[in-house]
Amino acid sequence: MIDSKKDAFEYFEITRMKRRKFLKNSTLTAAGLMSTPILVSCDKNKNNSSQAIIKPILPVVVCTWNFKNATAKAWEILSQKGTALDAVEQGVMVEEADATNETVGLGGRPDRDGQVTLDACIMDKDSNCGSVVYLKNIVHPVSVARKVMENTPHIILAGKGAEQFAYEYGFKKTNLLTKSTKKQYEAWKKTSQYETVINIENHDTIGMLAIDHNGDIAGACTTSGMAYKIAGRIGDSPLIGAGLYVDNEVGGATATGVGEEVIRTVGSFLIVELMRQGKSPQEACEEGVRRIMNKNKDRKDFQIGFLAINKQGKTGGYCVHQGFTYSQYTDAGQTENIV
Ligand code: SD4
Repeated sequence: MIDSKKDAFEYFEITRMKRRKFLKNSTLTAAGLMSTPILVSCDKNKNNSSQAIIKPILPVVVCTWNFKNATAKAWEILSQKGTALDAVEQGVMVEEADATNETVGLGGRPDRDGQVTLDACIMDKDSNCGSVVYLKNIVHPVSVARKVMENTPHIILAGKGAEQFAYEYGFKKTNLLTKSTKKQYEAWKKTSQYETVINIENHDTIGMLAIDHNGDIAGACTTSGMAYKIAGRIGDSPLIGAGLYVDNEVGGATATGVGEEVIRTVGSFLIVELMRQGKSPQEACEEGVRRIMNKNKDRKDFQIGFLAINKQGKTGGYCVHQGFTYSQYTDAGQTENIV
């Protein structure tokens, strides 16, 4: 058991050394990693400093959590020489349309008033970006965000305005609350207790980053946010710099977990800036988590997972607690990476 922040980091350093050996040339399964809640690291990409001159192995796509179908879709586009922007949009759309994924798009869990409200953003190689927040009745908020990016002089549209904008572009009105999420909501109302449950799927945003054949990077992030949130609450996911950031000179980063903590550190922007200063994606994600933990000295009851990619196509991920995974697709195939 870890009693203090200092102990946690000491433990973390020891764990990291051990895990580096263990992880070498291996793909882990979740089964062995679910016990101790402590900072852990997937070190597969260590020693891949963005300063090193490495021939890029492109293209690459990664996304938060093991959303295999999403990275497979993105890969389909990338492998046919499609753009990173198309890949990330169409990749995350797979999860938005999947009613069994209760944290994104259709079938996302509602707020405490029973309304499903979605947040999403997208960012391209030229630092263009678009975002929608508190969007109801639309299955693909990421595509609305892309329309905001490409067809308006603005970056963020919210609520009714965003919904109206979507209809003007031909998006259909859809009831996003499914039988399953309605039933869960009715059950939740009996106690109406809101608590964040580490990795127990009360929040599983998809953030996706891709680098295409041309070496261009794009990212997208989409979520229904925290289940049973206060109506009107917006998380980090649609906020450029917090839930997602891309700088085509350096790399991209995205986040999942308790959005309030990511916003406080402008997490994804921080990680890209750390990579600009020479850190590898893995090191940058680790430092991002450290910054968050430094602001939460007495709290360990929340999860954050960061994911990053650099210009060489190297990736890294890091989290507060064990259990964060990410899916990756490259020429070598698809992998699940357990952080
Ligand atoms: C939010 N960051 O709304 C999102 C939730 C999330 O995995 O990431 N879930 O705060």
